[in-house]
Amino acid sequence: ELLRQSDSADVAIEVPQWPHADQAHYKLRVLVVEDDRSMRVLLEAMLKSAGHDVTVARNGAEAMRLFDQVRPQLVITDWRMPEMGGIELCSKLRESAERRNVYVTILTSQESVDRLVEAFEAGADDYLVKPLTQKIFFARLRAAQRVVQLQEELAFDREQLVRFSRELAESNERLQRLALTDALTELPNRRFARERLEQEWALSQRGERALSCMMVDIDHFKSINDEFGHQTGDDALKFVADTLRQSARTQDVVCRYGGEEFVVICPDTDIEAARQCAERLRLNVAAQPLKSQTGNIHLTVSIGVAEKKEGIDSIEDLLIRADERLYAAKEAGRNRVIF
Ligand code: GH3
Ligand code: MG
Ligand code: MG
Ligand code: MG
Ligand code: MG
Repeated sequence: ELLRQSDSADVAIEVPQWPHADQAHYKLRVLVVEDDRSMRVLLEAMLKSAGHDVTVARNGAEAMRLFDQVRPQLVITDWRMPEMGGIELCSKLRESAERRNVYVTILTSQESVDRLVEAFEAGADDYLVKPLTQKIFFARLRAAQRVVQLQEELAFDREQLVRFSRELAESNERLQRLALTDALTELPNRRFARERLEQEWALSQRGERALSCMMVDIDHFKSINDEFGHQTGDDALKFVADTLRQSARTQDVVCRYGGEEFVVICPDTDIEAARQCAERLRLNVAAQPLKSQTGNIHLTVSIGVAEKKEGIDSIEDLLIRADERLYAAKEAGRNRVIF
């Protein structure tokens, strides 16, 4: 039933679209690397006429220096240049983790099968022969654009995926926290107490460590509701919860187990140490009245303490034993600890 509900739930999830998806031609950042001035000017002019952002370099070394600042999507590089030629430039780009994905077109004036193979082996994406006609250049440019677009789209999608995963993890964590927390007192709730008890039980089995727990119940709580109203009853619950939390040792886990009942899990604690803690909790609750509009309200708690040992073979047994002693504390007149 739940599954069916969430299946049909009309949840609008907005998936961001890559902003350039509809554009047939989108602006590229191009780095032109060419030592010949007239060729450089020609390439720059053709690219600018098609609306692209162009930066020029006179050789491979200069291109490497400019690269991170320009972040080109396309490098059009001459083959032979002083300092660093196109083949070396291309190899260097392919070796770098941050720069390897750039589209590289190698230009040469000497056409041969060996040169073409050498260019592609160095990692070139395309190979253009001079003299360059505008028609061929723009045709090859469109192929480059398509690959660059595809790559950017993938990078964009990956970014979204990472962001969604992070948000999902955060929201899961929030939900998990909510599911294990009592809304009124902000103490861990019954479910948390059970999970924690299971962990502590296992740890205690493995390490032969002691484990104790307390059942704490507010005395005559019904009469506080009856006398002062439910709102003040809630305030009193929060007040007792805060007192217990502040009075317990750091390793002890105070949980709201039921209406006005609390469980305190005491890892690595034998019955005598647990009794002392329980006594401190009891005294601290009794010591401070809740200040309400109608005057001070004196609250007390009764506590049953139990330790995991022979005859107590499960968490259930442990809780039952603590609960029996809590009942005995009530019978014996309340505001006391029985162990
Ligand atoms: P005893 O000393 O025997 O424990 O008496 P008691 O009145 O505390 O015990 P009883 O179990 O009869 O009553 C508990 C009352 O706690 C009943 C219920 O109205 C109240 N209660 C339980 N949960 C809440 C809550 O979340 N808010 C408020 N205001 N009252 C609650
Ligand atoms: Mg040259
Ligand atoms: Mg009761
Ligand atoms: Mg009670
Ligand atoms: Mg009760």
